[in-house]
Amino acid sequence: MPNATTRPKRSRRSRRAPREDTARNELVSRSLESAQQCLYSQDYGTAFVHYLLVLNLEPLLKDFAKDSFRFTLFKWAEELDSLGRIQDLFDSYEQALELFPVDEVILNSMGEHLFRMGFRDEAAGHFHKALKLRPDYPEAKENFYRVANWLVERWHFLMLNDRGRNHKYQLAIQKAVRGGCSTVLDIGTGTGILGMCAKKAGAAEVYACELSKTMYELAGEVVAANDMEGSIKILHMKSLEMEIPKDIPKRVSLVVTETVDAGLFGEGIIETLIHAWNHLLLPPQNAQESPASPSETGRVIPAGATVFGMAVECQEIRRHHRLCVPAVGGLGVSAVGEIHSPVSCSADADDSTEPYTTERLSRLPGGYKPLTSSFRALDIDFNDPQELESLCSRDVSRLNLTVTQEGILDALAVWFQLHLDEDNSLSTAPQEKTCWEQAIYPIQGPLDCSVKPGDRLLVEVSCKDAYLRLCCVAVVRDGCVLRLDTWEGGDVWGSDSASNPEVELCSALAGLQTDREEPPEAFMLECSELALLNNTHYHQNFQAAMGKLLTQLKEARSVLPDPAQSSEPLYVLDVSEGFSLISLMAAKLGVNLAEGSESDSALVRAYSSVEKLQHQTILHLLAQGNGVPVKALEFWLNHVEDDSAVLQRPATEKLWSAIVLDCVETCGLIRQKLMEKATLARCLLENGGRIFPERIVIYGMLVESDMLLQESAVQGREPTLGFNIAPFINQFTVPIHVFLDLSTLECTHLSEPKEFFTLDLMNTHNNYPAREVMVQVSASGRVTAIPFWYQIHLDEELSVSTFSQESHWKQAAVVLQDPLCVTVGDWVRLTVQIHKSSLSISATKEDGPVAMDASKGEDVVAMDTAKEEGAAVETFKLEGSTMTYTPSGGGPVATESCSLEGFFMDSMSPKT
Ligand code: 44T
Repeated sequence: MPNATTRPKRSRRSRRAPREDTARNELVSRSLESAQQCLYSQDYGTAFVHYLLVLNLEPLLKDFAKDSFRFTLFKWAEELDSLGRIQDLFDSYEQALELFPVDEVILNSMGEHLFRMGFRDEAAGHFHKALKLRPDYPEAKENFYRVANWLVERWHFLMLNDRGRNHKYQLAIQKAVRGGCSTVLDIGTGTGILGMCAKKAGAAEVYACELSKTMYELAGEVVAANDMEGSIKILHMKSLEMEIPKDIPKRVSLVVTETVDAGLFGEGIIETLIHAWNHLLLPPQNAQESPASPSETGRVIPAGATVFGMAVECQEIRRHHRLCVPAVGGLGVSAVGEIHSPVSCSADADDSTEPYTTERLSRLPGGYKPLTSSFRALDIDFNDPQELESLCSRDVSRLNLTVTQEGILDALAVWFQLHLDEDNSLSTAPQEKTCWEQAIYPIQGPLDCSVKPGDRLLVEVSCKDAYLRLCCVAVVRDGCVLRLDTWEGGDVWGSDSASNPEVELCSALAGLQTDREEPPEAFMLECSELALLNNTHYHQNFQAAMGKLLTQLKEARSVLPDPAQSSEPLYVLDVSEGFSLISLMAAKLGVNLAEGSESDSALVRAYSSVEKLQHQTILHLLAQGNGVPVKALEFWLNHVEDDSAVLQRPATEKLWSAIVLDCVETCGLIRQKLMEKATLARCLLENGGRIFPERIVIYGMLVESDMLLQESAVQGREPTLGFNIAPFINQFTVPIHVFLDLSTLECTHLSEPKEFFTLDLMNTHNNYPAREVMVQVSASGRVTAIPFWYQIHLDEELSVSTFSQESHWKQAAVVLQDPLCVTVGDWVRLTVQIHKSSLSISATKEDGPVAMDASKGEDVVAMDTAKEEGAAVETFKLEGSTMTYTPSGGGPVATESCSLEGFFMDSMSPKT
């Protein structure tokens, strides 16, 4: 480190020799010129270096060059990103932030890169800073809300609002501490509530550990706000890494934890407790010996758990986990064989599968039907280290359940009772009024399995890779065995001559020991992709709309005088995210349309954007099985970097007959960058071509829902036992709730559904002016939320709704920070704004009578105060040429060059 006194001081500038100044000025101006030149020729890396030099040498130019500097940085970062030069990318941002430390646009953009690279905590920090600098900065707001969902999962709110659960934990902790457990470790402390209970109960020493950085920091704030800063030591680490005496001075007499998920073991409680017994807890109370003092022995709250299960029929589960339709959108699906979801407990399940998913059974649309009585699957004592150790090496246990109701065997549902101590327990059963979800083990297999009363189910219970696994391996009926863990083709019921139930069962079990037949390859699709495939209404409508368009275009071609032109194929591009059948449906329509015509070339050339090899294979198999020639279907992404002539795509890129956009995410939000993509798509269309959909209408309504409030924010101090937690965790409250099942949400409707907004994709703006919508109240209550959904119009006649029984989409809702008390007949004024692709709604009560323009018969008005930001695109001049860019850092707007690559622009989805 150089001696400070020898370093040049601030007055350096004034003391500098004039020659030095001239040389410096020259360097600055030459570098600036080079920077601009490089920027113009799109050499962003060199431009960036020149700008760095200029602005470091001459900070006075910062204001002048800020916009071009940012633009250069973003372009350079894009390039580095695509080259995988991640370190260089972040170094560039660091350098930029040294020059502009309080530039919210740079901070936000760096946050986006961090998020995509998986650094969510760091990303959140950047969005948070950007928002602090400019609280109304929409991009940073949207980004922060997105990460908030990742950082602080929504169940934290539910658990903290569950006063019953908190109180039971408090009672159990109080009893243990007062009974002599004086040193306590809270594993997975979250906001610190259980640790604070222990301290309040009088524990001498309290330690807490938390894995998540965000939660750890939050716990620190909470504990300080409750005047326990010096008395609870919080560690940011996984309990498995804790050592004595490095992290805590000696073994503790009580571990409290709620590191359990809906499937009990999914948060790693078994491993956590084995480690705690080996390294962090005093020895357990020994049943054989006379009771030792609680301060000399260790114990755990919860003391143990009992796991229960039940077989269910449930259509909602079925349509998300297996293919249920024989044909979709004009395509028979039998050619692909079995397709199932990534949730599987079968013997051949690998790393890409999860053994269970979670659902709140009571909230599933369409409900569920129990097929057996509930059964006890497992008992576990958390205070018995040996039992914990032996759990995973234990043999698989087999249960024999009797079917009590006729139905389709769709899943095993699992819940548990958590025994906090002898007196207090919590239950996660479906009929219980708790926030808990149940673990769902779907039945996989090529066929629906119908069962009837008297049938028996063989269920295997095991604990592998720290997960509890339940698998229904066979159904036994009248001496016949149907094995569900193997592929048996047509004749599914194996015969067994025994009539005695005991013999029958033994032979069924013996049958299970034999070698399993290798099943043919089964394909895997995400749950939402399967639900989409099962959505026949959606595909029928798409088929009809696409059919209409292709027929029109074919007719238009047939009258062209030039035979070369009239035999030119129709090009269809599907840029859906994830798996989609639409391109293949278009190709199949092309085959149907070409029938009877003399030309043997395919009428439609369809391009699919599916990326995964498995997805491409499924489409290939379906094409084969449905008589679609190979050349009619191409995979666009296989050719993006392929300059050779292999790709027979439209020569000018302007000849697409149809482009299919994927508009709504499964969670119920409009996809990011939809407007940009629609703009791009329109300029790639041939005359008479169209984009699907052409229009999206947003609908919504006023509701009162306590449940949504509970899931959104901690409701004061009462539920959290008087501890002051709400203001801290509520910083992570987000205004929009996603993945809602509106049809089963516990709520009171306070208005009729109402049209909120139309997004015209044939005429897009980046930013629409805000609209005011007047909604009349139809029932008195408190407006706590405004759920919304979409009608997706494919053309003038055909549309699909995101709020229907068959939909693979969920709904979303704006949750109001301050509920609005209303009475029947009141009018509520909603201000609905779409910025980029994100929706925001604010509501106020209209006091006086509402004047309506009867002549228009409309109660929707565009606000004239709102300025159309989208149109106000800044430009800057560079050596006579004009570049167009958005000042917000959103990347350049496609004006002159419309290339297909634009469809694959990054949105803020994490890279996998
Ligand atoms: N979800 C419940 C699971 N942790 C609860 O980082 C219930 C889900 C749920 N920290 C709907 C409703 C509900 N060492 O912050 C987390 C986690 C942390 C650890 C240190 C460890 N070994 C661990 C393990 C986990 O513990 C906290 C709680 S995990 C509880 C999960 C209302 N859907």
